[in-house]
Amino acid sequence: MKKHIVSAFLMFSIISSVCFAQTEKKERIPLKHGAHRIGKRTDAYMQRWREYGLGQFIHWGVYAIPGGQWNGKTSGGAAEWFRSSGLISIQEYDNLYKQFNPTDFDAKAWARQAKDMGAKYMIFTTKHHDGFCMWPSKYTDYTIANTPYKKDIVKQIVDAYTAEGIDVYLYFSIIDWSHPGYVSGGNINSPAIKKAYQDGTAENPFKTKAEEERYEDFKTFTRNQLFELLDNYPQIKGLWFDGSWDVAWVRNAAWVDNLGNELREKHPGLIIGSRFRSDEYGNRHEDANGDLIDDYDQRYERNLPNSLEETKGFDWDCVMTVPENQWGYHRDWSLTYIKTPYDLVEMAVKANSMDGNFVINFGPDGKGNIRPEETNIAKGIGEWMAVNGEAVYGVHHSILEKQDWGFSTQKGNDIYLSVFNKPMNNILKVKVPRSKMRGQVYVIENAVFISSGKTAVINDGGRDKSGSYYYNIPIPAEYQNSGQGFVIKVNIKEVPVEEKGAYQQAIT
Ligand code: JFZ
Repeated sequence: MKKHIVSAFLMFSIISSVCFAQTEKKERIPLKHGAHRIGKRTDAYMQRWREYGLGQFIHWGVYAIPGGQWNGKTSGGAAEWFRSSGLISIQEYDNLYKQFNPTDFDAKAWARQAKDMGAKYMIFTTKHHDGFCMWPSKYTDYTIANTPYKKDIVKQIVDAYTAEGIDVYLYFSIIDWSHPGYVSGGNINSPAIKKAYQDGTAENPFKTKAEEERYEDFKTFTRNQLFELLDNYPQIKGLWFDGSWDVAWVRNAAWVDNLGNELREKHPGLIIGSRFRSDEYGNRHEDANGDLIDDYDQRYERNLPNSLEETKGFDWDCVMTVPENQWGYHRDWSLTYIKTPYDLVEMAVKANSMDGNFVINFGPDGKGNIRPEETNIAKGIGEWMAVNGEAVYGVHHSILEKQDWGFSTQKGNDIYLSVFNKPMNNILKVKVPRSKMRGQVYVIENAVFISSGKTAVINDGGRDKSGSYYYNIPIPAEYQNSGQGFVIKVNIKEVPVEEKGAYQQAIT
């Protein structure tokens, strides 16, 4: 009997130690408010999002009136943050709306321009940090309804873009400097603040009980406004949140998580990125287990990942300014380098080669005009996209490894080689990987320059020990000095290795 107990005990300890070793490997932190899904969303709404390729962002609000300048002084900071620039009094800023009268605003013209640029979706600022609402919200007086202009701008945008077939997403700032209940608890992105928050030693952002209660009013207000936006503009596809790094918001992770569920319930298919909420430990974008919070990764702000691996296989977008860091209208664009259509097209292709969407920001002026520089940019990009858009829309990363001449994207058996760094000898060397199927290799069947429609010559470029083949594609004269990136569409196929022959192993 005793023997039995001993052996049973032994068995138990062996089994449990094996199990423990297994669970230890991928021990997960139990989270109530982390990611609610592992891996990508698979529904049709998200599939559509994935295929956009290119989008437009518009930052527009009362900050467009000063445009980064006041009383002869120019702010080097972001124009949409002008209220905190120190160049204008808070009181003056908070009264700017009384002169907001963008009589030149023409939503249809903006939508047409975006369509000509090749944008498939757009994101519009309904409310930035200053709290001014571009729609007639019934929950505050600080809205477009109380300006000389009066008309609902969000509605005009949603209607005009939707009519052009461009999906609309609404930007909404969690930070609202105009609301008496809004409190900032600091930025959770700061390592010291995050550590204190996780240790429970963080300062309470609410100094008094009354402040804490007022923040409850702010939460109700925020929730009401979000439901109001979904009620007013049911055509929209998603919400683009900002300012959720604020510790006061982070402390409400459970409430925010529930709010997200409520919004999704109200609006089936709603797309929300990783900038809406954090997990209960204050982790943003990725939760404590490294899983993506909500539908796509929003951490790439004015910044592209360097490799597909870096994106961890998440859906993602990159939002990009034309100057260095100006989202709202700034009168003086001489302060930093201004990106060219070439720069932006290259970034757009790069983003798509790593499975991300690329979004270009516009900042219209206080009268409702898109500045001439942005009009030129839209035109330049549009011309390129009209010819080469196939390489950007509805594609994903290709089976080719990243190569020095540019980026590649793929759709079915078609691979788009987008060349932005032309080799000095005008011969493009393309490396095709080894097939994963035993006895099979990938070969390029045919290749076409998509802007001219001309067939490319494909010469043998040798092979290497790893089983990869190289192709040499001569670059025709018309592409040698065009000053533009160009695209070659190649068709790839798997064939038995006998058809290609094997690499001659060196005798060593
Ligand atoms: C925010 C806003 O403050 C800014 O005005 C603009 O609207 C932009 C799109 O979003 O700016 C950010 C947001 C996030 C980071 C930096 C600036 N970030 O995560 O590094």
